Amino acid sequence: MTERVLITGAAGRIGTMLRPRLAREGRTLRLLDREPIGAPSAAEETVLGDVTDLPALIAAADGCDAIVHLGGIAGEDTWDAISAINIQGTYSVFEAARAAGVPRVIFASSNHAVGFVPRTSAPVSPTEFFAPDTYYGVSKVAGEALASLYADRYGIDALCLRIGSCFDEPSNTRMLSTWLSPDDCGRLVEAALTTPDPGFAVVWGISANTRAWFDLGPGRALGFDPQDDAEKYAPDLIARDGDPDLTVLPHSHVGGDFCSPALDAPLPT
Ligand code: 15L
Repeated sequence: MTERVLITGAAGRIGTMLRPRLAREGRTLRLLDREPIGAPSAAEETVLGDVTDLPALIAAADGCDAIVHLGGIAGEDTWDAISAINIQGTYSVFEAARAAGVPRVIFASSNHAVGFVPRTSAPVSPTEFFAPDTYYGVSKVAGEALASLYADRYGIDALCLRIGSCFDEPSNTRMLSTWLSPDDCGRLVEAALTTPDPGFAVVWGISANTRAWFDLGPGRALGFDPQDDAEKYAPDLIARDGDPDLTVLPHSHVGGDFCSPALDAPLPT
């Protein structure tokens, strides 16, 4: 039997990283994005669609064993945009899972759900109470709340991955703590797809960084075994930017520059 995994936002940065890393014998990846996706492999299907379009999502989820929900705005934006795309979109994904009988949803949450947690709380637990740093962070809190609801009420396995900074390489000294390598991202999502009967879970998505701010224990308990460490980039980044001053942004709080007053929303007119 073919296992079929729907990936929303599959044309985005993390979706593009994950495609080759989630390829397995007997698995088909169904790639949904509102942008066309070029060059699908023989084990990939493409669907042009938007995460806010519930009927399209229900059709895309048909016959799937899991949904990896990456689609949405990947940083701060207006309340109208964040609520319409990230919050409504995540609600639609869970509704589509329920309507199509998909037993597992993996939600790409973010460190910005707890961005205002001071780094002196490190290692921050995935059960740390919410402290979103932006409307974007609020959308991740809402997504985690929806995951909890759909797990408890409808029995859907719902795993929230609080991703740190998923890039090819760490590009600043904050990412020495928050980096998630592309290969470790693949390992994290694979663990979330295959761990038996997780129910509702929230885990951190970072590599095995020497300077990690987040507790990897609950993720490891689900089978996530990160292999990379941002520390090998430390000499070059510190030579360029200096030693991290842990008392000021972007190092004093989990969310880094997302906590800065520069991101204050304009007053309503
Ligand atoms: C995120 O959630 C963003 O999507 C990404 O662009 C980075 O800003 C990352 O967090 C981070 O905190 O480094």
